[in-house]
Amino acid sequence: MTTAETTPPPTIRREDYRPPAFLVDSVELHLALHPGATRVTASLTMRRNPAAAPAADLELDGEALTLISSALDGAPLEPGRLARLPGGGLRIAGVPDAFTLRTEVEISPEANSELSGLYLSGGNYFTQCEAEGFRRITFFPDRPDVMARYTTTIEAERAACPVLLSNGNPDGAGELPDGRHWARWVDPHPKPSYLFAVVAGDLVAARDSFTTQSGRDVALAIYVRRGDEDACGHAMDSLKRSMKWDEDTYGLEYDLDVFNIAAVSDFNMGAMENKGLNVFNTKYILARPETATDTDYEGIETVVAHEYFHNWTGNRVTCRDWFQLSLKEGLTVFRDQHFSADQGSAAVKRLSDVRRLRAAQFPEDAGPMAHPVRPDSYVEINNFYTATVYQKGAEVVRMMRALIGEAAFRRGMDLYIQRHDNQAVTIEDFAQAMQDASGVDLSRFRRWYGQAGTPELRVRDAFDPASGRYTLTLSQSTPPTPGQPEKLPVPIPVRMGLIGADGAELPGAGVLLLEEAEQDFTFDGLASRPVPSLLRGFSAPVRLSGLSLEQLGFLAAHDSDPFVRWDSGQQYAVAEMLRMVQEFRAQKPLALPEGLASNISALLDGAADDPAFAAEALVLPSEDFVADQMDTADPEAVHAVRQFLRASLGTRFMARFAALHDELRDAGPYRTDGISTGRRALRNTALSYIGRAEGGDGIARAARQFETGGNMTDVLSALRVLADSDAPERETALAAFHARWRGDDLVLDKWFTIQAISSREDTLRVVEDLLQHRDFDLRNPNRVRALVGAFAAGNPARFHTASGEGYRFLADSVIALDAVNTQVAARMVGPLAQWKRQDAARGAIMREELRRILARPGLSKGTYEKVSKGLAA
Ligand code: B3K
Ligand code: ZN
Repeated sequence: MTTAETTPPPTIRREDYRPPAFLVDSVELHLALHPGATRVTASLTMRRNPAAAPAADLELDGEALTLISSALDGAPLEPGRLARLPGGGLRIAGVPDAFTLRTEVEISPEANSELSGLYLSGGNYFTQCEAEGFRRITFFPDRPDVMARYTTTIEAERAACPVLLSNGNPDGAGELPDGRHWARWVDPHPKPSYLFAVVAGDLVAARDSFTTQSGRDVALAIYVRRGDEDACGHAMDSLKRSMKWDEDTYGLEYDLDVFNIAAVSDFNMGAMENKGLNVFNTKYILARPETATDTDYEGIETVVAHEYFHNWTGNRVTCRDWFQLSLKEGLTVFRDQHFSADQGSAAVKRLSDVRRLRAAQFPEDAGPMAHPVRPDSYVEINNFYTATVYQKGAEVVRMMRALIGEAAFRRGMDLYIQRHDNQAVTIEDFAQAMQDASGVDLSRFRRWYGQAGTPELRVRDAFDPASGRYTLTLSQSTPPTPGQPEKLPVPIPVRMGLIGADGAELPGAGVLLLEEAEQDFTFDGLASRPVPSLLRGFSAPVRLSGLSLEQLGFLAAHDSDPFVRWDSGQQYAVAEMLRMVQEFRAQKPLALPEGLASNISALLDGAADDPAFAAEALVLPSEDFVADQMDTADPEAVHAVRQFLRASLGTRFMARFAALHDELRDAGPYRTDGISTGRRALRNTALSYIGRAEGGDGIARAARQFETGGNMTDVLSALRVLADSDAPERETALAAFHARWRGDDLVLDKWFTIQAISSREDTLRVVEDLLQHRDFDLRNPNRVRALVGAFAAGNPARFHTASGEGYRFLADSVIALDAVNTQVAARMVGPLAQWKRQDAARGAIMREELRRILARPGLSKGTYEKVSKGLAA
């Protein structure tokens, strides 16, 4: 995993793909679990791949494995025929055309802090194999285009590990001497090694069942630590709704007798779709009203659905190689977004998906790590589980559906699955299925997969009163990205409508397809100049410009499309905030823009009709989003302007915010339906404004809500207001929160985060102290993300402090982490690599910190890739 100081790690290129020289038909695995020395015996039934170039020797991947013994067709392999490969793999000289290879290796789960391969968490065993963790369990051609049938036998001490789980269906269990026992699992479906999983330990199950559309009974279980069984209800309910939705929407039915989920608190990401045995970060399973926020509940529903949907898009049809990652991830995000939209308010779901895309993917696409949805090269594949592959990938699928229509899209999905079931395929195969099912030529559209960067869509318009003709001129360009200086136009579906001066919708609504660099679209028979409503529902992942402040204000007030209404309000606010940033820099006094105030006033007027929408629309664009629109960011100025606006809007509308805060109090038991969460969101948005207002009772309200709040959403919103303040209530509340929740990891993460994102000037000091806190643990990824990640990526004003201390803090953290968990370390580099966005002085310190990381001997290849690409930009 680590690279020598002098030789940079190799780059893997898509164009170098070659089919595997050997295939594996079946795998018999035996794992004898011991914390420090687990024995893994693998019998692989292998044969030459007729579709590959002949190879004399067999090469298997391996990493951190101690080889104990090996045999070919039952005969022990002499040492002369074996060689270890540089990364830890194995070469076996001169193998026949078909054979059985048996290897026995030893691994140490307790020494595994990477959390890739087999590891221990809280005394229980878990695996994580995607992308390349299986090679840390046994020697294997660890690549997704080698699909095999697995039989797995696990043995362990019964007292410590009463539960023994793997992929597929259970196939026997029994006792062994010395208090040990065993269980066997058979997975009838061929799968790539990255979907392998084992879970063993002292876990308890929350159980339920689901009957599929064809009448098959599936036993459902969620395995958690003792005491957490009562916190699985929302996850289980989400699972059953997902299973039903996939049948109703795509006719896709579950294909095993059991569906197991195991939750673990030490996990590198959100969850993992292992066949029949999903492994989840506890964050995306456990929820009780008093410990989980509305956002947590939403996250659980989304992630449970996402992993379940992978059973078809990812598992039954998988990726040929890791460059095709978006084949499964983009498509599955598209599916989980669609599912969540169907569960509640589709409009509000769309706003939050777009907000997330713009917050994470747009900056990535404009930064040093910019890459196409289908990347051309990588050093460390784990660095490519990105917002581009996931979120932009989902947008590309969404556009494809808009272009060919819903019915053809469904036919395309049917065809894709029918053609490629049990195969490892490419993004090209997916696009081809959609093209064949629809008859629509998608050749140009495929550019979206190969071209990085966010297209800029500009609009101009002209109206000829004499003829009544209105002309919209749309043009596009995509800025250069690393390795791609020239860009081609991409087909951009622009869903639109025209609005008359009275606010009424005019004829002419539809989808314009902009395929060239510039095109005119004309509309006849208009009595007066309309206002164009463009990119309805955010029909393409592009940056739109060219509308005037006046047009934006008009659309925010009148458009029938909720996305355009919300976005126009946000763009209006951005335009005003950018103007104010210039004033702030010129040391002019700031004033509340009346247009912005009247937009907010109108939102407050209509708030009762749709609280969830109002809550989204009342929140000012984030500091990062505003800074992202500037040639050179100015975190201090942006922060000052945003805080000024929050305070002056809070002061101006204090009475109305206070009324909302009083009226929207939850009555009755906690519920997570869209209406209830919308009301809580609006109420807490109001509280946050009151918290900044001058002469307001925000602190008193927050303190009261903190003490009496019946759910974590309200308690945490109140704590957030207090944590941002200098009031004495701050310390009392933080201490009380810690005392109450110190035994609950997930709630304690919130305690770390709320301090890390505080706007107070001493936040960096506080964060540095928290790094030494007895509850901080560098080995727990959730805790690291809660403190270090939240500070660096969620507190621009304090991270970018002019002294550069924020940068030094992050670099120190990356260096410390790289020795513990390289995947988590590499993920933390991102904010430092965005130095080009900052002024010269900050940029210089950021680069210096990147160089300091790069100079560390033995840096992992993942961190090396992120840092070196960051420096090269
Ligand atoms: N497929 C996993 C992600 C694996 C990440 C490996 N570094 C979860 C998901 O996208 O569903
Ligand atoms: Zn996924």
